[in-house]
Order: sequence, then structure tokens, then C-alpha cells
Amino acid sequence: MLDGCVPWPEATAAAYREAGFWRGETLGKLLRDWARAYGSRTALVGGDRRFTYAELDAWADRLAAGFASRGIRRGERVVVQLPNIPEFVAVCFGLFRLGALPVFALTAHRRHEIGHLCGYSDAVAYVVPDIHQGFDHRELAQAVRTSVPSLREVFVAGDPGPHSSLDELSSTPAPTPVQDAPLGADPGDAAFFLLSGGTTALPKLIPRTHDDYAYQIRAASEICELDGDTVYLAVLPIEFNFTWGCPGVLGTLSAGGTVVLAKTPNPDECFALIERERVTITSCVPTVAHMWLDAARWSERDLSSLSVLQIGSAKLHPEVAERITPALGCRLQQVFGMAEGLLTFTRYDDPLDRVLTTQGRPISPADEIRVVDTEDRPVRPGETGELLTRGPYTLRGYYRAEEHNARAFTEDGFYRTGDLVRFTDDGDMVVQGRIKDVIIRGGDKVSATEVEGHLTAAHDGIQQAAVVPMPDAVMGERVCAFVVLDGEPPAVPEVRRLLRARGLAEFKLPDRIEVIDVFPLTGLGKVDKRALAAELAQRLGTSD
Ligand code: J2J
Repeated sequence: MLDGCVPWPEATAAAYREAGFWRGETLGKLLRDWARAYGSRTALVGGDRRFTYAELDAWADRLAAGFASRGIRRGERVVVQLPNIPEFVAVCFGLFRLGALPVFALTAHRRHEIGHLCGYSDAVAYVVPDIHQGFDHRELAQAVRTSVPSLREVFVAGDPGPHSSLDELSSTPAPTPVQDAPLGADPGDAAFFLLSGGTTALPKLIPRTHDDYAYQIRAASEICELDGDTVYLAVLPIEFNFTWGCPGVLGTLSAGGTVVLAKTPNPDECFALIERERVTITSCVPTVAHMWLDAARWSERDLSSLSVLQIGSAKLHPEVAERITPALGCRLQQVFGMAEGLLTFTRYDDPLDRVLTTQGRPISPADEIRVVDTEDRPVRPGETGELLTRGPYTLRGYYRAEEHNARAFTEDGFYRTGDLVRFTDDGDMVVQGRIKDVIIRGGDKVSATEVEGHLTAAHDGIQQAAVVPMPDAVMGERVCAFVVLDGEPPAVPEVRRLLRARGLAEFKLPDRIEVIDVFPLTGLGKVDKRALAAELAQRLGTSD
């Protein structure tokens, strides 16, 4: 594997190959196979643009050749920050074919995060839209370029400004045809990087290999019964693991179906797309499901084609779950997942109460699960503990993160998820909470440590900060910062402005600030976040 990645032990890898989980295919080659099988069918719809499988395949080849002509080589990293537009798919496959590795940035990321991602991965190129949701990514690219020496190229989808045009790159015919096999890469090697929604101040990079991801999309597609009639609507950002491959975009392409890209999760837009394209399956977070349930009451759109709504990424409350089928006329599938790997799904033939109240079962028979106490001892069946996992599509280590890996994995390679779960007698998993210091704001993961660091650095009066989740009916959780002050309490908008100016993504900015004299401490002398959450509940009048 690429230097800085942690491979599976050889015997384990051999067992995964032997069992047929890993088939030695690269993602770049898979698109070629899909194009051969489904050539003239519609693969991708974005706005009023439609691409057949053959067109997408040829586009990826032209981009691979274009990137190669600009000196991008096998093994090099390219930060990709594109919204839900067809270019995202074409660029990724172009890079897969070269054996270069896309790093999936979130479109919400700003100077701070992008600078980190480019620096941490030694990215040689950065791919952006021109303007997205009023924000000029070309200016961001300029700023990042001056601070990251490895960055040689910026490619822009749309008006390139001072950078290079992605369109031009892909309009020149391939000077040397890209090899058909092995199409640029080793199947056992990393194909791309997802970001951790983890606890560290800045996101860690998760290497996903061709083999492991190809297996994930195959297993997920089978459970979801995808086929040539599948029309998948990508509602959440395409760079989320959930959207990209659970089974999502890649699963749908593997089955010969059609992927429709929504610009936003807004029900006006999405319901119109469901009606127009006869969408059959989509995936979203509970916050979006909430919005859709409200909108479905007055919407006159025909949603009858929709047969499955997958919901995951944050806790789905049974009261909301219950409303899905009556309001939207489709089946609910609960999904628990993580960019690191492990996925659990409820199954289509599960009894309703299990679908409403559990997060289902792992998607692979080779997923290994342990539920442990604070001493890493297995809890008794049915009891709550931390979820540890390893398996054929779960990472063995973050990229270039030896020290962190020593804490995040057990010695025998189990990933410590930081989630608290229990298993029912039927074998379904129920998420009970988490021990990691992360706020899940409408599905977006906010590292408390990161925001705390910025708060004390951004404002002279903030001596100490501790960030905790604030329960919210729609978002699930919001970001509340407790601060110990020297001086006047700062107003929320001022703090948000200061953090924004530091180049922090919008979804991480505190929604509320609470002043406190001293932080409660645990027996070990750490800030007691549970006590702070209880204090918050009391101040908000929501404690029981
Ligand atoms: C409660 N918490 C959940 C759920 C994830 C599919 C679906 C989601 C993600 C994802 C993903 C949850 N109920 N149903 O990558 O492919 C929380 C857990 C988990 C963390 C991972 C996918 N589903 N979570 O959300 O990497 O805390 O992936 O460890 O962003 O989200 O976050 P992330």
C-alpha cells in the first residue's frame, strides 16, 4: 500500500480474497466494465445534463490523460472539493485510472480545513467549483496555494479565473490512450481518501482501497436489491461515504442504474427530481427526513416511484421513523455507518418494529464486532459498551497517523468507533450514545477539540472553552460552547465572525455560548462534559 497507509495482515487479506470479498478489481476498471455492459443507458443526471455510461467512461479517460499531461502521477494526492455535479464522478474516475488519489474534501470546508488537507496529504492539485453557494472557491484556492508548497495545479469546474479549466483539460483528446488493464493501480492499494468525522482537532484521512470499496458497494447493492431500474437520488453531499458508496452513487452505477444529483436536500428541489426522474431510492440524515416529512404534507409532487429511503449518520428517533412510510409512501431503511468502514443496515424483510427502533446488522458476514467496557472487556450480551470492529472494508489505520493509530485501534486491529451500542436478542444493533468528543449537527460531525482550540485563540477574553452538544428537535444536536471569561461576554454573532475569519467551516461555528465561572472536572481532572451537558439542560429548562 501507499507509504503512510496500514495494510491488512497478509493472512487476513488472503482470506478476504479467498472468500471472494476482494476480487482484485480497480475502481477505474469497474467503470470500464459497467460501460461495456450498460453503454447507452443513462448513468448520471446533473441539472439538465445527462451522461450515458459510455460518455462517462470516455470522459474519465480524457480527464486521466489530461491530468497525466499536467504531470499528475500515480500515487500522488489531489484534493477534490466539488459539489454534487457530474464532474465529481468524472474527476474521481479519471484519477482512479491514473492511480492518483482523490482526497474528498467537504464543500463546506474553508481555508483552515483545506490548507490542512492539502498540507497533510502533500496534495499536488486541488479541484474546485468556481462559485458555489455564493462562495468563490477560486479565491480560496489562491490562498491555499500560497501556503502549501506541494500544490502545483488548481483545476476549476466552471470559469477558471486565474487557474486551469477542468473543461479544457477534458476536451483535449487523450494523447496516449490510457491502458485498459490494470488501469493505473493496484487493487490492494488505496484508491481515495475519505475524511474522519473524528475527535482529532483536524480530520484524519481514511485510505479506502479499490478492493475494499468495490466489496462495500457490492455488498450494499445486494442488500438494497439495486438493478438496472434503480434511480438513486444523491441528496447529501456526494463526497460523503453514505452518498458515494452505501450503495449510493457507485452502487447504482455498478448495477446499471441511474444516478441523479440534487444540488441541495431542499424538498422543493428533491421532490421535483423524484417526480421527474422517477427516483426509486435515496439516502439522507434525520434532519433532512424531518424537512421532507413537513414538506410532504403540502407537496403536490408525485413521489410514488420512491421505494426506499435510507436514513443514517445520526440517531433517528422512533417517532420520526414511524412517520416515514405513511408520509412518503416508501420503505425506511436505517443505516449506521462511518467513513472508516463498518456499515449496518436494517433489511427490507425485517419486521417493522426492528426497522423503527434499531440500526440493523452489519452488511458483511466477515464484519467482526466487539462491544466492550472501559477496560476493553466484552460486556454481557445485550449490554451497552463501546463498539469495536474490523473487517474487509474497515480501515486498519489512518494515513500518516502512527501515534493516533496506536490509540484508535486495538493491537489486533479492531477500530475503536467511540460509539456506544447494544445488540438485541435478534442481533440488531442499537446506538445508545457515544464516548467520543464529537457533536453530530444534522449529520455533520464537529470535533469539540477543534472548536475549543479556535475559540481560545480567536478571542482574547475567552480563557477556556468546552464544547458540548445541545439537543435540538430538528438538527438533533447543535454546538454549544461553555466559556470561562476574562471580561465581557462575547455575543454569538461576533464569535462566529471571528471563527469564520480563521477559515473555519460554517457548520462548526457555535450556535450558543454559555458563560461559566469554572469548569466542573472529572476525577481524572479533565473537563466533565457530562456535567456541562447537564448544566446546559438545567439552564435551558430541559432537564428532567
Ligand atoms: C447514530 N449515529 C450514527 C446512526 C452514523 C453511512 C451512514 C452514515 C455515515 C456516517 C456513513 C448513525 N445513528 N444511524 O459514513 O457510510 C455516527 C456514529 C459514527 C459516525 C460516523 C455511511 N450513523 N452515526 O455518518 O464518518 O457516531 O459517517 O461513528 O460521517 O456517525 O460518521 P461519518
